Amino acid sequence: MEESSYSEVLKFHRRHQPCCRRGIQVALLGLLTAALWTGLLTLLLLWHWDTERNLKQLGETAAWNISQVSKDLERHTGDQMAQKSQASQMLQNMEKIGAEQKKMKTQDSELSQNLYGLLEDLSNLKSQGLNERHTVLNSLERLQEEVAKLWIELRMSNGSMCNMCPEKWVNFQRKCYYFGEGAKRWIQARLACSKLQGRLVSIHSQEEQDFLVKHINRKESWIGLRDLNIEGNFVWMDENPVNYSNWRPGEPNNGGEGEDCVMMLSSGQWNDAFCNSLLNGWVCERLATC
Ligand code: MMA
Ligand code: CA
Repeated sequence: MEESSYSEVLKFHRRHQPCCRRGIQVALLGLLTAALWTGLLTLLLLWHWDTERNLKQLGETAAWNISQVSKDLERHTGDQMAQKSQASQMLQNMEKIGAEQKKMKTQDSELSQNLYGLLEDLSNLKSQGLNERHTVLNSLERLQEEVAKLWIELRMSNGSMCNMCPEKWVNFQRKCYYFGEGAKRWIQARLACSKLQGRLVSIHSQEEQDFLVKHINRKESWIGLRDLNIEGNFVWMDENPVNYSNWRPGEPNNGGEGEDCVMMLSSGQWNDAFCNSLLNGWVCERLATC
C-alpha cells in the first residue's frame, strides 16, 4: 500500500510537474516584466522630474535674462534720452555761439573801421605836425638869418668889418663862398653844403654872378636854384625872390627826362639840368661874420 501510494504521488507529480514549472516561469516572467516596467517608469519619472527641473531653471534664467535685458533697455533708453537732450542743448549752445560770433564779427568790422579812421586821423595829425614843425623851423631859420644880417648891418654901421670867413671859404661882400669839387648830383651837393654849415649858393646880383664866374674856373657847377615842386617856378635855397637871372638863351627848357635843377655852365650862364647828372663843381654860401 505504501509503495503504491508513493508511486501514485510520483505519477501525480510527473503528471503535474510540467504544468507547475510553466506556471512558475509565467509568474517569474510576470514579476520580471513588472520589475522592468517599474524600473522603466521610475526612470521615466526621474527623467520627467529632471527635465521639469531643468525647464524650471531655464525658465527662471530666461526670466532673469529678460528682466536684465529690459533693465538694460530702460537704461539705454534713459541714456539715449539724456544724449538727445544733451545734443539739443549742444545745438542751442552752438546756435548761441554762432550768434555771438556774428555779433563779434560786426563789432570787429566796426572796430577795424574805427581803427582805420583813428590811424588816418593820426597820420593826418602827424603830417600836420610835421608840416607845422617844418614851417616853424623854416621861419626860425629865416629869423636867425635876418637877425644875423641886422647884426652885421649894425656892426658895419659902427665901423666894424664884417667879412670874416672860415678857412677855404672866399669872402665877397657880406657872404662867404665855398667852391666844392668832386662829382656830385644836385641833392649830394646840397647835403655837402649843409655839412659845411652853408647851403647851395643863391645869386641876387650881376656883381655876385661875376664874382662866381671868376672862381668856378670854367667848371660846370651846381647852384641853389630849382623848380622841384611846380614846373617852371624856380626857387632859391635862401628863399629870397628870383630878382636876377643869367639863363643861357633858350633856357630853362626842361629838356630830356625833365630838368628841375640849375647849373652854372663853364661860360657862367645858367641851364636847367637833370638833377641826377653828376657835375664836378658845386658852390656853397654862408653869411660872413664880424
Ligand atoms: C642841351 C640843352 C639843355 C639841356 C642839355 C641836357 C647841351 O645842352 O638842350 O637845355 O639841359 O642839353 O644835356
Ligand atoms: Ca636845360
